[in-house]
Order: sequence, then structure tokens, then C-alpha cells
Amino acid sequence: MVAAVQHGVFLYLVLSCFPPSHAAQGCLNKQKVLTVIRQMQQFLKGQETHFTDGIRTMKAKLSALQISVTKLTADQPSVTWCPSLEIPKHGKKLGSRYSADHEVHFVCLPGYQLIGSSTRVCQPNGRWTGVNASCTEINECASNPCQNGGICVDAVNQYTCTCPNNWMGRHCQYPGQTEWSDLSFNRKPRCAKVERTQHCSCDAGFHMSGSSENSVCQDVNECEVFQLDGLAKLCMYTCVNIPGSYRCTCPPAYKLLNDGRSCADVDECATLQHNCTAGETCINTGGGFQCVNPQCPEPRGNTSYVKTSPFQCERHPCPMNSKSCHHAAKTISFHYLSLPSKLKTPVTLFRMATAAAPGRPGPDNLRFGIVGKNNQGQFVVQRSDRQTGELILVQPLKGPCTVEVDVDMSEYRDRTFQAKHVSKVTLFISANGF
Ligand SMILES: [Ca+2]
Ligand SMILES: [Ca+2]
Repeated sequence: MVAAVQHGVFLYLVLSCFPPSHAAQGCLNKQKVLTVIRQMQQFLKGQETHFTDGIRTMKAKLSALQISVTKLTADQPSVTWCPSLEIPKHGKKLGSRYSADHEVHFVCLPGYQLIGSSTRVCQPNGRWTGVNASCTEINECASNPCQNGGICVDAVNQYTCTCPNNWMGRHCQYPGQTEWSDLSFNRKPRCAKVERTQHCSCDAGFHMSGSSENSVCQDVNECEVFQLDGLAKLCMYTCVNIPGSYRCTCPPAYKLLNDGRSCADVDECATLQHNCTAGETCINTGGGFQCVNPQCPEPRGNTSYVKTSPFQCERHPCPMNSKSCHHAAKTISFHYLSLPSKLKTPVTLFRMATAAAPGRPGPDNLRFGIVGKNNQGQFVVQRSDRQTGELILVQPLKGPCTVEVDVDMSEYRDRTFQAKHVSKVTLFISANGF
């Protein structure tokens, strides 16, 4: 540029001196002018070449740019975008890419449930799959958790049951006791303000119930709670719910033991609370007592018995040739057993054994049997060892009832019948399982 300006000034000087009709002072001579013209021509030629090169370079760059732009649009299809999605109230949105094939997920805060689509996918057409997601409060009352006419009050993440009179518990599932006033089963909680916050509490044996504004301390029905949860029975017999606690009771003729839950039969015979007469024997039973006075069989033919003790009859000596007398029971013994109802079976109730008389060889074989009706197969008799048999109860007996079963034991020696002994067993089955 500087050169061009210099040449421009020089050219002006040259032109101002022509036509050379009049010689002017300061003009160059002809030879010098021709030299300058040649220089100018060379300069312009150089400029022309330089300019042409620049144009060519520019053209090439534009072509390259055109090719690359054309290629770019061919390789990458047009990106589609889906509209933005809002974060649902009480929920969260996971994912923030809104271009095609990207997913956005929605979750709700605890206590709220999602309505609409939990996952939405941006489709190539620029639309989301599914429908708008929103979080609504879970209605814990929807499953009707309150029983016995209780009114369900829904709250965030929880519910409370407002129970009608005579019902209590979290689900109004426990009946109240009518012999106690409602007031004593429902008490006002004790509340205190600590640092602007109200703190309420219930006495032991009570639990907080009702709404937070209208809370009440309801008695815990320990009897129901322990019965429902399949836990060990709180009481052996009956549980009575009382405000703030419970107590166990026992059936008549039983006493509550010191553990507060167990019942034990009162032994009326030992404590002389019976009314048996002088000839009778008092037999203690579960829940009562029995007065017994077993009698020997009436004389029959040549066979007669004599009572040798309150519970034993012995046959009088038989005439030598009386086969029936010899085959009748030589001894009859009476046994009284007191059993709880529905005793777990099988259980051995009674054992009978033989013993050789002094100076005489004993039997070498014993046979046992149940005499008469077998009480519908409730019992079996079996040998337990060489000289002993046992009576086994094989079916539970439900009380209260009295069951009699006679067991006989026949003695043999050298396969010859020697004697028979009968045990008359009387079972007093209690009304209770203890
Ligand atoms: Ca209670
Ligand atoms: Ca008793």
C-alpha cells in the first residue's frame, strides 16, 4: 500500500509534466519517466497476480465449506425435541434429556401415590409417550381399616380410627368392657409444653388414640392383644380386661396361683371342704370332688366276695369243682383317676402287675383285656413287661364326664389258667384342660 501511494505520487508528477509542449520546472526528463512507467506496469502486474491468488484461495475455501456443510446435514438427521416436562408436586422428576428416545421418570414422595405415567419416552415425532404424572396423597382409609363402625381419618402417610363407644384399639377391634365406664377406659392424655411443642403421654396400659387435636388415652386390651397375636396365653383360664391392666380369673373350685395367671384345683378332700359321709371316700377331681364307696359284686352261684379294703374285694374260696367260681375274678380292685379334659394322647393311665404268693410259683404268662364295652376304642391294654400290663388312653376325652373301664389280667402257668384279677378304673374328666 505504501508502495502504491508512492507510485501514485510519482505518477501524478509524471502526468503533470505532459504534454511536454512547455518545459516546466521540477519535471522529470523523458528517460526517467519511461523508467517509472515500466516500474508501475510491473507493480500492477504483481498486484494483479497477488489479487488473483487471493480470489482463488477464497473460492477454494468456500467450496470446502460448502462440501463440509452438505456432508454434515446428510450424516446427522435432524434432532427432534420433546416439550419440557414439569416436576409433579410432592414428587420428583428423574432425567432431563428431552431429545428423542430419552426417558424421564417420575416418583412421588412417601405418603403420595403416582397418578399417570411413571415413565415417559420422547418419541421421534416430538411427543412424549404416556400421560402427565401427578402425585396425590395416598388414602390410607381406602382399605377400610377401621372395624366395628370406626370412622377412618386420613392423614399424610397414616390414618387414625375414631371408635364408637365400647370399641377401642387402633382399628376399633377391641370391645370395651361394659362393667367399667367408658371414662375409665378412655382417659385424657397428660400433656406438657416443652419449648413450644405439646408433648402428650398416656399412663402405662393405655395407648394414644384419636386425632392429634383430639387425642385420648385408650386402655390396651391385653386379653385381646395376646389372644390375637398368637402369643402365649396371658391367663390359664379367663382374662379380664381392666383399665390400664388386666387380671386372670379361674373357674369355681380353682385358685389363682401367685404367678397371677395359673389356676390350680382346690383339693377339697385334703382341706376337708367335702361333704362325703363316713363310709365314703373323698376323691379330689379337677374343679370339684367325688364321694365314692365301691361295692363288691353280689353273690352269684358259688361266687361271692368280701371287701378287704376300701378299694379291694376278694373272692371267697371256691368249692373244689366250681369252674365258674374259679374263672370269676379272684380280686376286684377299684381305682379312681382325675384327669383334665382333652388330655394329650396316648397316655398311660394305669399299670397292673402280678406277684407270686409266698412259697408258690408265680404265673409264667399273663393275658390282659378290657372287660365289657370298650368305650368306643378309647383305651387299649398291653403288656409292658413280663409281669406288668398297662391301660393306655388313645383318644382324648372331653370333660366334664365320668368314664369307667374294667381291665382284667389272667394268670397262666404251663398254659393252664390260674386266676383272674379285675381292675375297675373310673376316670373323672374335668371340664377344664388343667
Ligand atoms: Ca387393659
Ligand atoms: Ca378339687
